[in-house]
Parts: sequence; structure tokens; C-alpha cells
Amino acid sequence: MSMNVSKSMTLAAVLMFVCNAVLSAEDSEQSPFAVPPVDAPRPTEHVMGWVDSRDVVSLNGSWKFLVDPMQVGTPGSLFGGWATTRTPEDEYQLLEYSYANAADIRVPGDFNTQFDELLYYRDTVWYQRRFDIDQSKAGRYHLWFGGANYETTIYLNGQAVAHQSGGYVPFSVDVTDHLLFEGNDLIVQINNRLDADTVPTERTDWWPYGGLTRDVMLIHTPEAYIVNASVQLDDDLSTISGHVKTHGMGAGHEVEISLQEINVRATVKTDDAGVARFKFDAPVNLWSPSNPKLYEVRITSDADQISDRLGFRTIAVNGKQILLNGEPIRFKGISTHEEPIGRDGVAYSRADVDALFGEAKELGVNFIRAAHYPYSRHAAKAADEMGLLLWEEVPIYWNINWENPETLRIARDQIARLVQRDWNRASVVVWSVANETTYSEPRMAFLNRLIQDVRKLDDTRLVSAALLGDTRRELQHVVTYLAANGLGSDIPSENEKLIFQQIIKAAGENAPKQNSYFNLLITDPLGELVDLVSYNEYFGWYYSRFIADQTGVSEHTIRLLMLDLMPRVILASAFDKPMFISEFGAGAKAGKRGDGVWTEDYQADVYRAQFKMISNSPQVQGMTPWILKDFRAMLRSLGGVQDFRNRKGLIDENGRRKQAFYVLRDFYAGDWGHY
Ligand code: GCB
Repeated sequence: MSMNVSKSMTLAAVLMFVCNAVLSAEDSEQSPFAVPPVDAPRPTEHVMGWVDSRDVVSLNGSWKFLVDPMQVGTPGSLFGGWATTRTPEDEYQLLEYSYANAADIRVPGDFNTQFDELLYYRDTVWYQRRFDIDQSKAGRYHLWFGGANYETTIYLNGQAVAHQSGGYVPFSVDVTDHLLFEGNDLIVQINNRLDADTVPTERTDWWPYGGLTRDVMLIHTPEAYIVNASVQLDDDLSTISGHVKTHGMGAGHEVEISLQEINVRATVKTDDAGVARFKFDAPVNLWSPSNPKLYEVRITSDADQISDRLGFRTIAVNGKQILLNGEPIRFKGISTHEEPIGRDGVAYSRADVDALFGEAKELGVNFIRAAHYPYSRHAAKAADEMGLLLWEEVPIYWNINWENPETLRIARDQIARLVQRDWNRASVVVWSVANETTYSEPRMAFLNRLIQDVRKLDDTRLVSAALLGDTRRELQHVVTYLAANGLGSDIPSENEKLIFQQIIKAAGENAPKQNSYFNLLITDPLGELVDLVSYNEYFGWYYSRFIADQTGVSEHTIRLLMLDLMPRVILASAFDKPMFISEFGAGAKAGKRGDGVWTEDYQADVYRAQFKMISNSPQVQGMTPWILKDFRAMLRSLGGVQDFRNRKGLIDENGRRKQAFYVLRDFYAGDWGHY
């Protein structure tokens, strides 16, 4: 019997091979070596929320793992078929893969840092595990992934059940009709290669950690169930409103929302779309960084029940001010990446986030910029409990292909999933749609679309994007100020002063006076579309190098003059909105002291000069210096200093604090912070 099977398979393969070889002469797409695309449905568009209160089986733990740099395992490819777990029937059956003999890998977690040889790997891998289900339960089963990076196909018992492009955000698929009671064969194919059309593109200043980076669960629900619910505090600070999205309930179904602690409940009915809208009085104690009060909120229907611990607050802008619960607030923040302290790889657990955000709190911050992509769901939950305001972001970073409709689709999917996951987190006050994108009409249209999507899903939070200034124009102006100041200073050499004289002469009547103030105005038209005008600037770090290259004056001179000039720079925007410095920073190798770049001392000097600049700039209502911790980055290769890490952290990868950590802590403890 087994001989027959293997014979007929061999025959089929040979036939296929011959057939493809003939076709390939005319049509290269039919090459026997082509990797055919897999046809699988997209995950459900409505994100399943409140997952931690549901009936779940964790599929975290040890999985089997295969590396497939040539993508030969893809079903339909000549060598393919890794989408099912097979073992040879006898010694004659040729199978060129084996999950039984594969490596073990921990889920959640990236694969790059679990195997030394995969640190720089960017291609296909396969994960496999088996699981059983409880036979006694009727209802629906959903496979839920907290995030998988980047392109993911899920195979269950040999069927491709879902395909998701884009990492970092949750997705789920109803697999009830594909399940067996015992020995379900779950295989996940993931490719973390990025290109010009992906979100982000291939070039980022962070590690593109691949794999099943987040929790995986099997969620059981009743046949008719609650999908998600949004619960927000209204501007009057005493009314709660929102909606509950259900599946399979139809119209007229009763849903109850309750906050037992204050004895408040409301019963509403679903409409034709299975959505129940509510609005009720709720005398809540407001959530804020100094009072991170959370309430147990319960939503029940006759069939289903979900619950979560939620805080209630409002966030708004009024002219150039930011208002939390109607009161002015400054965002005293720090930027982070999603990497744990003292361990390599992605931060995936609540404990990782607690340690990272705990260290941020030591700085005296009330705000965190979770750059540059959605973190695990644990992050916003931790922030809720710790009293930290949060900026959440999608990886629309640098050079996105604005004109590709598929790129836009992925970006819209990312932000919609992020918003639907975290729209009940009091900590989350800013949705950021982009980082450092340069002006063009297609960029404006793309980001406008995202901003409209966000506002439609959640109009209770601020929208922002980290902008770039008009760097070329700004630097030209800065050069004239440096020249004017340089002429009156003993820092430059006589030759350098001659260069400065020429610069001043060329500027003519526009030449600034010595010691005058320099106004830097952000005019990017995207500022019109956002609530918070955020700006990344690198005074004291990159700009000096560019100016030195441009003028022929030594970088040493420019750096010293720049630190002198910064206290006389005023940052502002052309919009009547609050401004936020979403990045500034300088690189330093922990422990390196003395003069010059890469020292802790120079980094601390840049911070001090930045604080003078920011204190002079009344429109600036918050900041998140770049960055809490040194992080892995393929762009950063300098041996002995960077070693493939961006060194702008206030602590190094093991948690060692640099001088600038204390400089920032003191600043936040001072007048600016006590606004
Ligand atoms: C930036 C980017 C950030 C980089 C940082 C740097 O402007 O937004 O992703 O890591 O600069 O260190 O250059």
C-alpha cells in the first residue's frame, strides 16, 4: 500500500515536472522552480477585543521551527508541502523536511535572537505545533495571533486558513470548520523580508525582528458572541458612551454594560448590524498619571460576557495647549523601542514591559512614545496601571511607496487593528500615523486617508505624526547664525573666521546679528491635518556634521558653536496647535567619558542645550527625547562603539545609566516639568 502511494506520488511529481518544463519554454511563470502564491482568506476585519477576559487556550510555548531561505516549502512549489506535518511512510518515501527533527523555538519571541545564525536573517521560516480541543464545548473557535512579523500564512490541518501582511497587530480567524478534536496540525509560514512596497520598507533604524513575536491563542466563544466594544468618557467628564459589536446576534438583542464599583449599568439593544450603542451617566473618578484609577467594566449578553479594567479621562487640545480632563498638561516623555532591558530581541511579555516602562518612570516621565510600530497589547495595559500616557504609532516610516494601493491597504489595516485593540486604554492619548516622511502630494493623500480612518474609528484621542522640518532651508539659516556668532567667538580658527565672513557677506542684508535669536518654524502642510504638531530635530548631533561638510569649517568648531547657539533657538509651528518634540538625542557609549562624540559627557551637553532651546519655545508642550535604551539597528555598524546598536539610549542594553539619564531626570523635576 505504502509502495503504491509513494509510486503514484513520484509519478505525479515527474508528470508535473515534465509538464512544467514544457510550459516553461513559453511561460517563465510556469517554471517548476516558481514559488506559487498561496490563496488564503484575509483575517476578520473587526478585531476581536477584550481577549484577556475570554475563554482561551494559550498556544504559547515550544513550537517546531524550520528555516526556508529558498521558500521551497510553499505548497505547490516543486519541493513544497511543508504546510502539513508528514513523516515518511517507509524507508522509500522521499520527504525533504521534517518537523519531528526540527529545532524547538519559543513562542512568543522573535526567531532572530533565538538562534545565533539567524540574527540577520530576513526570509521564510515555518512554525509547527499540535493541539487538541475540548470536545464538550459547542460554539466557535478562533485562532488569534497577537502579531506576526511580517507576511504570515496560517495552515490548519493542511488548509490555508488565513493570510496577513504586516506585523505588530493582532488578527484572528474563525477556524471552527477546520478543527479536529485531537491532533490539530497548526503550521505558520512567516516571511520577514521587507521591500519598497511593505509597511515599513526594508530600511529602518530598528531590527526587523521576525516570527511569531506575540502571544498565540485559541479563543472559544459561543455561537453568537461579542466581538469588541469601545467605551469612552465624554467631554462632560461624567457620561460614558460607546458601542458593542456582536456577531451572530442580529437585531434587538439585549446587551448590558456595567461598572459595579459605582453601581452603574445600562441595557441597550443591537441594531440590524448587530451593534449596540450606549450612553449613560457615570460618576467616575478620573484617570490621570497621578491617579491611574481603573474600573472593572463588564459587558454581557445572554450568550456571552467580556470584561476589562478601564480608566476614564479626556484628552483634547485648545489652541496651543494640551488638556487632560480639561486641565493643561505637558507631556514629559521619553521614546522607546519594544526591546527588553538585559535580554536581546523583542519585548513580548508583561514583565518585559513592566521593566522597560518602570525604568522610564524613574526619569519622572508621565508620557511614553512607543516608537515606531504597535507594541504588544501588554504595553498599553501596563501604561494604564502605571499612570503613563502613551503615544502609539504605525510603521509608516521614511520612504513609503505612497502610490501603491496595496501599501495603502496594509497601512490602513495596521492602524485600524491598532486602534480597535487599544481604544479603551486610558493611557493611549495619541495615535501617530507616520514618522519623518517628506512632503509630496501622494504622501498627503495617503496620510489624509489614514487620519480620516483613525478619526472615524476613534475621535476621542489626538492624532499626530512625527514631522521633519524643511531641513535644507533650516540648515542654511542655521549656518548664517553660526557664522555670525563664530565671528565674535574665540572657538574658530582665523581661517574658519574667514569662511564665516564669506558666509555673512553672501547672506547680505539677511545676515543675522551676533547673539540674535533664531526662529525655526515648522510649515509642513501635514500640520494642518493633525492635532499635535510633532517634530523630530537633531540639533547638537547630525546637523553639525552636515554643516561642517558643507562649509569646510571643522566639525569640532561647528559642534561647540551649535551648543552655544541652541539656547537662542526658538521652535514653533505655523499652526495654532500645541507642538511636541518627538525626538532629539545624541549617541553615547555607556562608560565612555571625556570630550567629543560618543561620550556620555557630550550626550549630556546636547541634552542641556536642548532643554534651554525647549524652555525658550512656549509652543512646545511636550517632548520624548530619543531614546530610553540603546537598541539593535542594522544601520549602525561602527565597531567598538555601535556594534549594530543605535547608541542614543539613556541606558545601554543592559540597563547601565548614562549621564544624560540624570540630566533629563533633573529637568523633569524642575520648573518646566512642574508646569
Ligand atoms: C530619527 C528616526 C529614528 C532614528 C533616529 C536616529 O529621526 O525617527 O528612528 O533611530 O532618528 O537615531 O537617527
